[in-house]
Amino acid sequence: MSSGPEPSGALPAPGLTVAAVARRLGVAPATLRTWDRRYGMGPSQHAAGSHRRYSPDDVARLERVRRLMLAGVPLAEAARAVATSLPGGVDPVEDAGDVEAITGAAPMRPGGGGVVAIPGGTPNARGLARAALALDGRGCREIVAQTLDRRGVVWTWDHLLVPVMVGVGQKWAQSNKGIDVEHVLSEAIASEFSERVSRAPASSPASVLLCAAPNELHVLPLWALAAGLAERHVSVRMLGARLPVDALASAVRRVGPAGVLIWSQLPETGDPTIFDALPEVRPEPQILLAGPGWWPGDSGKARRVEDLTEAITALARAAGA
Ligand code: B12
Repeated sequence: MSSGPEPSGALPAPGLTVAAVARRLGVAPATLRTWDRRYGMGPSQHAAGSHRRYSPDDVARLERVRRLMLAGVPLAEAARAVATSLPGGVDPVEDAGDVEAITGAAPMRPGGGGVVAIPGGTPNARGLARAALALDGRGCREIVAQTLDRRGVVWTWDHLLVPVMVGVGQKWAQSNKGIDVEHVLSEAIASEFSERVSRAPASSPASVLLCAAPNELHVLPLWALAAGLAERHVSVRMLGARLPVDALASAVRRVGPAGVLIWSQLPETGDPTIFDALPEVRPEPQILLAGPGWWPGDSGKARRVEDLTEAITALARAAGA
């Protein structure tokens, strides 16, 4: 079996070797051979004097099987579903609209080791946790993208991403393990949201600024918010993690935003009085504080918002969308 380097991306004639397909799918070559033996999902092409090669259709079928497995569908069921789908046409499994509907995956076990507990999590949430545990960023992104396409930003955030992130965070807190998992998951979520934000047409009369408090590295809720605002065509300027107060003050002066939302995840970054230093500008932007880090009590001119929907509604209104 040839295992020499082969370019990824376009399929070179006469098809891909088992090693190349394994790399593409992120599984071991031995796994592909087992799938071939058990479920007949092997290469269909023959090259003269050489080993069998996977055609583009073979690879597409395997990619569908892999996606379903990441979404929590057992291998045998995924293989059966893909084998009965129309070649190159509508896939009855994915066209059913909801991968969750055909899964009966067992709940993930709580505790340490290679599992993340997601009480009440959907099969999709368990698939996302599984992909994150396997450090499979591409798989994570595919699940996030498919759910966003079907359900939109708010549902995806509340029902898929928050439960999985809470589970991953608890695993870290209990075992001090899994920062790598947290990073892969965070990168996948941020990239998917960020790509959608940059693709969306923004047509609101005014724009809004989003940032994290000084020294605050947690920014995923800001990306969810940016994507939710992009769905409403609000023009968003994302200033990202750990923004110093003077940088925020300067941005407010230059942009004249209709609204500003500042995220604090940790109590160490949640002193609201630092924003007393924000400049007076006219018209005055609406300042919103969000996240569990903000200290209780008076937050001066700023208003607190409690969830994603409330934040989207307040900022979209401020921006005139
Ligand atoms: C991803 C993640 C990271 C990533 C962040 C990557 C990124 N690009 O954002 C990285 C790896 C960088 C990271 C680093 C750290 N992290 Co961290 N992290 C997380 C994780 C898994 C998700 C964070 C998140 O996005 N939460 C958002 C949602 C999921 O949670 P929530 O805010 O509690 O949601 C509630 C409300 O805020 C509201 N809400 C939810 N979404 C939205 C959206 C909007 C717009 C609004 C208005 C409201 C709202 O509804 C929710 C339900 O009540 C959490 C686990 C968790 N439970 O949050 C840990 C967690 C926040 N991290 C934690 C810690 C301790 C750290 C570190 C200090 C670890 C370390 N030793 O290095 C560092 C600190 C970095 C810093 N200085 O900021 C702890 C915080 C404990 C605490 N309360 O003090 C947590 C809770 C993990 C844990 N279980 O212990 N982290």
